[in-house]
Amino acid sequence: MRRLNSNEVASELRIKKSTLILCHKSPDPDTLGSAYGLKVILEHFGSSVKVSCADKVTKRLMFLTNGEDLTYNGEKYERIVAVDVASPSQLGELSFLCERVDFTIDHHSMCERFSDYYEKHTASCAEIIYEIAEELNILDKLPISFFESVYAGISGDTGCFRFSNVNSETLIKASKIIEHNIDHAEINRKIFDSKTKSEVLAQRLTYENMELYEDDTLSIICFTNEMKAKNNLTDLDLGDIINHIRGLDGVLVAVSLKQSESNTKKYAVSCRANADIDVGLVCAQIGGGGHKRAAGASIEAESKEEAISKVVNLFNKPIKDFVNGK
Ligand SMILES: [Mn+2]
Repeated sequence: MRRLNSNEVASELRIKKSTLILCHKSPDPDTLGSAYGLKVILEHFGSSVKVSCADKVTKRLMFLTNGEDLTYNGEKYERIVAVDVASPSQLGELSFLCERVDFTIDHHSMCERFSDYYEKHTASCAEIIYEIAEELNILDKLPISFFESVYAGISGDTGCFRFSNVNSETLIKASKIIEHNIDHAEINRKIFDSKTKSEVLAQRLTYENMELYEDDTLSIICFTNEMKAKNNLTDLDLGDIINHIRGLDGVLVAVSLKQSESNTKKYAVSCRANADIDVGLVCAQIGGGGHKRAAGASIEAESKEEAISKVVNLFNKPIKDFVNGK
């Protein structure tokens, strides 16, 4: 596995090849915006491109994929590129393709590399895609969809430019992107202010069922398969639940747990920190990863109660250390 420089990536992308772009599972605006931005770049140089993801795209984000079906169809491609993918497991059911990935473009500081890679620790992966187009000197030749895609990625991973990962470079790029007359307000409305009925129901259930630990500094919501079935919800409807439980005043760490449908002893863990507590490090200790303030992993547990108590045990010390100023 080799680190690529921007020159090498740029010259590779100029070469016309049929290309498969892989997104991470549970696709978010950054992985989709990066993939569709990269697709525009590759198409500019004559490549044919298919974007694939192990999971379905939530309705709210379909504007980013033009409603395309992202199922991998088993076809052969001359080149495979992964975007915003931090580890093979992040490819979900497409992880069997990880050894065939030619290179990965990613911004995660904690990752498990599986191919040649081009990495920068920007706030979003979409920023790297924008920089590549800049390096290729083709920004003036690209259609508006390129700018919409990369803007959505940047806005998505920065919580609409509110998170601590935003720096002046992020804003300078966003500013240059907006100059291309995209409807940024509409993109943000679709990402942040538009919910399906099922997502609103999931939000209500989240508030009703959230639990607080560690003197109300650790908020946890656990969705079991039973809860999902009873309310007719799928994992697609649960994408935003973590943001509801992190908003409670005094919460330092928020954790959502989702029981797996294929393996009921497995729970997907998603974490957010409201303070300087490295949840990425905590997740890495149990085989996951991500960023300092946003990370994920999976745990095994016999019951919902056991899953929650495992999470409490994981975060107990980092939270106490932070509170005690260590
Ligand atoms: Mn990302």
